[in-house]
Amino acid sequence: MKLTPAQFDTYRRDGLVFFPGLFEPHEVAALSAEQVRIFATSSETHLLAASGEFLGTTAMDRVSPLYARLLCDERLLSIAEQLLGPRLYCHQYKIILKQPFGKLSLPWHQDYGPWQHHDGMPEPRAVSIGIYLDEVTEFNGPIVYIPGSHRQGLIEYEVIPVPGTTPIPSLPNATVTKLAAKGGLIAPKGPPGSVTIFDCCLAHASGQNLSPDPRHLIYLSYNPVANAIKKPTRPTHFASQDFTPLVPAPRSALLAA
Ligand SMILES: O=C(O)CCC(=O)C(=O)O
Repeated sequence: MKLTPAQFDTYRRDGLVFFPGLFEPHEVAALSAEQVRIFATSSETHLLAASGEFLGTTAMDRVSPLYARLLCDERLLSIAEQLLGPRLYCHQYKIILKQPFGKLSLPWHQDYGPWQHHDGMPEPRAVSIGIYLDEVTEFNGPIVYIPGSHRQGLIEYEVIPVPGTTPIPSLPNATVTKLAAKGGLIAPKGPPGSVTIFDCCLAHASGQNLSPDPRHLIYLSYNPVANAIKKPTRPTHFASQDFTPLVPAPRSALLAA
């Protein structure tokens, strides 16, 4: 799968492209069932708040052949290759759980902030991808983006603690105010299986899930092998040190095994 010329222009201009319902219901059902299985095991790769709230898990490709295959799915990897060129590996792979009425919220940040700050990624050349396993609505903590903010490159940040994960280099309110005055705010919404592909310098945040419905999200990033991280300070489940390039596989391979 490739971006059309119009989608390519949108990505360059806004920093993101949204695909409502890109993954089919039976694929989402398989990924959701596997997610439940992964969370039922105890692992140091899970993300837990001090309150006991389950916030997510990381490096699912190590424990799940299905999630390993998802990283190679041509709907994701071929588009990333179109944007970044060939020879990509996955820098970070996680599932973020927003439970009904859960407390998790993520401050304004650019994904490249932590990757440069904690992992020593040389250049902001990666893409981030979110795959919603549930319908994403205005009520259940959607990710909110500032279109066009990626064109600023890495913006000055302040590092703030976030429960259950490593501290996040975050954008001060004054910075967000200026960026939003220029680009506005958008929060793509859609059915389960919807996908957002976005630039690693695009400013984004998300609030708490106020609704009775979950909002579970698979979140992954592709980075060129030539831009592999140089100064890792975090465990490898937060920042992979396996720089083997991934090979795109047809979508039919996802559930074939
Ligand atoms: O799940 C979310 O709402 C946002 C996740 C995010 O921005 C991140 O993990 O960097």
